[in-house]
Amino acid sequence: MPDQFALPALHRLQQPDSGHHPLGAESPRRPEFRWKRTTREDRKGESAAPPIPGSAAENLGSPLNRIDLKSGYDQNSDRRDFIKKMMKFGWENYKKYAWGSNELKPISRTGHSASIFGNGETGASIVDALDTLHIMGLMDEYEDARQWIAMNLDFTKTSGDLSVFETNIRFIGGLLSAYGLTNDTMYVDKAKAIANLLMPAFETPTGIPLALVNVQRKTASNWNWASGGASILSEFGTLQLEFDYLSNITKNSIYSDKMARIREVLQSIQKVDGLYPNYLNPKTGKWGQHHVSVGALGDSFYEYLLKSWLISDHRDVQAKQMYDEAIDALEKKLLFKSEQNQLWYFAEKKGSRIEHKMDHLACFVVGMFAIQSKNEKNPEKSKHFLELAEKIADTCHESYIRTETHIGPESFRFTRDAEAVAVSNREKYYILRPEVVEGWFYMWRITKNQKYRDWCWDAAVSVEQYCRTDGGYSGIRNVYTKSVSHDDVQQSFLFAEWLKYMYLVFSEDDVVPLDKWVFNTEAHPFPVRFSSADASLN
Ligand code: DMJ
Repeated sequence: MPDQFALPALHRLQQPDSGHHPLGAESPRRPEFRWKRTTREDRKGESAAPPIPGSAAENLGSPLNRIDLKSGYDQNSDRRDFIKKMMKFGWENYKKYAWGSNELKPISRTGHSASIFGNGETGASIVDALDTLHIMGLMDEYEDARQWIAMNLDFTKTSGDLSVFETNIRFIGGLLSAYGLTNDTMYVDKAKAIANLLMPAFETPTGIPLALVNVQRKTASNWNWASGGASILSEFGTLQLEFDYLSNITKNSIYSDKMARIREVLQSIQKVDGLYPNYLNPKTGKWGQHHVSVGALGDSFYEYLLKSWLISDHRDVQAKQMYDEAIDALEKKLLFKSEQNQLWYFAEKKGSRIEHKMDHLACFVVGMFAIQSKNEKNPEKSKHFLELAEKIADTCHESYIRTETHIGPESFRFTRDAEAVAVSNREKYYILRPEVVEGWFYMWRITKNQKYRDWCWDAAVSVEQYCRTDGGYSGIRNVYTKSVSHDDVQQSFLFAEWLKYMYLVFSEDDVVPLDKWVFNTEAHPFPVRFSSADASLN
């Protein structure tokens, strides 16, 4: 690697402060929680959102052009209302053409399902959209979703192999979040039924779960492409929030016990130079291939360590210590500045080789570092992580504005000739991923710098312009050309994540306040345990 890629001494961290509350200690009283559950009754007297001047989207017709959207939407409330209209547009098309299917094919105008969902009509878009509909106050749509779930959501009929990770973050996460917002126990029953079907995955010598479950056969297996039968770090490391919350609500420790075993293995295993490789063999408890990444295969493992600490109201100090150590190693070994403009980025490591590439997925670290900064009591450490969040937010922004569409690619690289751009055609697509706007949402909440709202709006304008089709929103195959080719999939995480973060960035801070709620990796908010959040929703 050229010398220029060597990491200039970025700030070293101080030791974590000791301001955590010990387990069992009483947490300080939190300020009054202002955001209230919205019901259909509440909304009766509410005036309709002001009509958007010249808005063709009013009747869900054709997309607005860039000039209309750029000039007529200076007010946040107008921007927020526009996002709500985008939600309605995606939702109504899903309802019309694909109701009950996992996802919508907006060009073909029919249902779609990916292999991660097994074979079944399990309404992933409905469950993923549920809390977003509720938060946006789209109560008729919310009631339709609730009704479908109550009557139809049933995984016992699913054949083929279900992804444990995806089923957890989208379905169990979506249902538990809906419970957190409404106290409707139907959602808990549904979540529990699904979690119980996933149990065969945990029957391994180490307790590290397998990736896939066949519900009909009650068997589990790993992806056949994963290093010698290994389980994936980001998959088995992204169960804790949901499983702990489920145990908490059902007063049954079976789910959290599984998490304790995973934690034990990860805590005690020797790391590789302080780093966690993405592959771990569930039979032997040994690492597989030494691939390290904060993008695909690693990402939300780090997120859930931090969020386990946050959701426990800072009591899960073991998770925070594991997080601190893991991030310290990542900063030392994989944080670089680009040669051209000193853009900060996290590279990947494959064995001893550094790959100077960042995935769109990896931009989630912006939100993670921002919320970490907000929760650190040590001012130096807080400042350090805010700076890291700002720098990477800027890099992810560069990956967006260096394209023709102002939408960022799936992966972008840093070489002598390339800076924050995709190099191969295979990396130029965009599938409605949320990580970049997720990061800017957190940055807005934490810094109040208007640029983050403006960056979000620019991305919204682009998605409206290039991803909207007559039958819903679609991914695009190449973000570097304005003559877009659509991939014909409206991903369920458009509803769960992209539209939710976009709505929230243009809302007041007391709509899902960050000191009361922790978002799972699919943007489903769970109440901070032991806080007054649950009570305040009543
Ligand atoms: C989502 O399902 C989740 O955010 C997950 O953690 C990563 N990938 C997608 C969206 O890109």
